[in-house]
Amino acid sequence: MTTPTLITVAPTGAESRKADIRILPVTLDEIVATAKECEVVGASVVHVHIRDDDGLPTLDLDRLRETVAALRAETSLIVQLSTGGAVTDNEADRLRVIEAEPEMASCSMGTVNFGDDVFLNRWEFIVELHRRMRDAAVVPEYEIFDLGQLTTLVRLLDKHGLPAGGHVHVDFVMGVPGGMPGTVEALVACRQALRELPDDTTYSATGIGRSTIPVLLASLASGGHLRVGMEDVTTYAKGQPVTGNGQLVARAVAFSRLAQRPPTTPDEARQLLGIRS
Ligand code: KMH
Ligand code: ZN
Repeated sequence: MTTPTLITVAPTGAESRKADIRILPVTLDEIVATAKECEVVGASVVHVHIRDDDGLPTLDLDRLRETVAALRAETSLIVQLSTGGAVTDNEADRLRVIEAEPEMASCSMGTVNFGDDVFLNRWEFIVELHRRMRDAAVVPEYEIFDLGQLTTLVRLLDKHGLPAGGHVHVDFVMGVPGGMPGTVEALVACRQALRELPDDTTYSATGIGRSTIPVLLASLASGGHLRVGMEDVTTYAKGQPVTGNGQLVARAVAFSRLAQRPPTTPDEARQLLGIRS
């Protein structure tokens, strides 16, 4: 039996500037338009960071609610809000993201150097986020930036129980300067460490920048799923800027089909992830 591929698109992120990358989707209309395109091409989850009127990252709750509503109205995608936000966001604002009632949200499993910055995720914060997500029936995607963060996830689930829906899904974010490298070896190490988690745990992987293709191929070959998008990479090939998120999703779909692992529909992805539709 073939395992289909769940493709998540992360269209915007918090790090790139609209002034530098004109096609980066930052307004509500731009985010909805890119999400619609990516759904047609084969994505089933959209990982969402939003921006303010100046194009800067924000966790404004009204704006998050409006974004969730618009994406629900215009697409069938699973809306996964980022609780990671930007490195400058405080814990209270990050916890409040859950109040926008997405089907899914990211939940990072540890502190990591993030380029010249620090992406702070204290243990107490992680526990509180996990608890609030479960109380609100929001399904987490556990973001793993380094191998040891899988040990933190094992500890979290042992001490505080399974997430909403009962299924564990992790995303390996590889190649962040300060985190694990985006290599086949690192992905294999992460995959082996999954043995400590429930048997049906699923994983996706994304490689930042140049590591995008090796990580994509390694994840597909090892039974994992994919995350792609302009949050993680803005160059399609050497000297060739990305033309849009749809281009990255199309490449992921093509590789998935070559691997005989066609993309899931959003509803198949909901079933896989334990999301009640
Ligand atoms: N922007 C990064 C500091 C997430 O979305 O949950 C954190 C991040 C992780 O992107
Ligand atoms: Zn993110």
